[in-house]
Amino acid sequence: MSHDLLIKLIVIGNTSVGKSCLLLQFTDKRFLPLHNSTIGVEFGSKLVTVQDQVRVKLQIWDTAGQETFRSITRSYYRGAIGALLVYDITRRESFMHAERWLSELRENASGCGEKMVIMLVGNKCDREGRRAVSREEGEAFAREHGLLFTETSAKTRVNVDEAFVRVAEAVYEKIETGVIDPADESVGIRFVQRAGRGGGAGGGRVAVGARGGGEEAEKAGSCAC
Ligand SMILES: Nc1nc2c(ncn2[C@@H]2O[C@H](COP(=O)(O)OP(=O)(O)OP(=O)(O)O)[C@@H](O)[C@H]2O)c(=O)[nH]1
Ligand SMILES: [Mg+2]
Repeated sequence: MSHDLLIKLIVIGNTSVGKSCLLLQFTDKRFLPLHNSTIGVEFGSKLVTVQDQVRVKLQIWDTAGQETFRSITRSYYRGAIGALLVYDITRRESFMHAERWLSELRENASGCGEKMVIMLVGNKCDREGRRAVSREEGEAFAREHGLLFTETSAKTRVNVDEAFVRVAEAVYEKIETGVIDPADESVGIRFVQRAGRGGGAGGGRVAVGARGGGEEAEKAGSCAC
């Protein structure tokens, strides 16, 4: 399925916070109750529509949270222009590590570090009775570090699509306002030229296609590396 823009996103955070489940819900609308630790990195993609008309293909790299894989996963940060930094609202230590994840992300995303759109995601919000991190704490951390913020449930699907789509929208806004230069090859963004229509961001290189009807699913499968 064709798209106007391709954006590379990365999902990071402690092991077992629900990164792979978030990706699976987003791409497949499924939930896995078991924890199958990601080995290295997995991949998924999906087409979304931003500003009602621009078709954005999200190329999403889901990294392993286990320390053992850190040297492998770091190499996938390069070029990522958007990130979901996930913690588990029922496990305080996963929130306490957010600062470390953030500096690792900014150091390893090469040229994109400061321009990146990062969303802090408090996952497992269906487990309200086991909550160990308040929503206010999450919001305050996000505000302090210039991040977007949401709470999600990969189990009930609450806010899952919104999390990925808001990151895509924010990246697109940064392109439109000139904060991100899509011609910069170190940035994980590619425009696709469409015949017949011009305009859009990126010096007229985004050709806007037919008006989208919201989200269009395109699952590209996943691979463990
Ligand atoms: N209740 C609830 N359980 C969840 C949610 N998201 C994930 N889980 C469970 O949490 C466990 C870990 O989920 P994963 O998605 O495999 O975690 P991960 O962050 O990818 O872990 P690593 O690959 O080891 O880094 C699994 O048992 C999931 O079923 C959620 O939103 N709510
Ligand atoms: Mg995983």
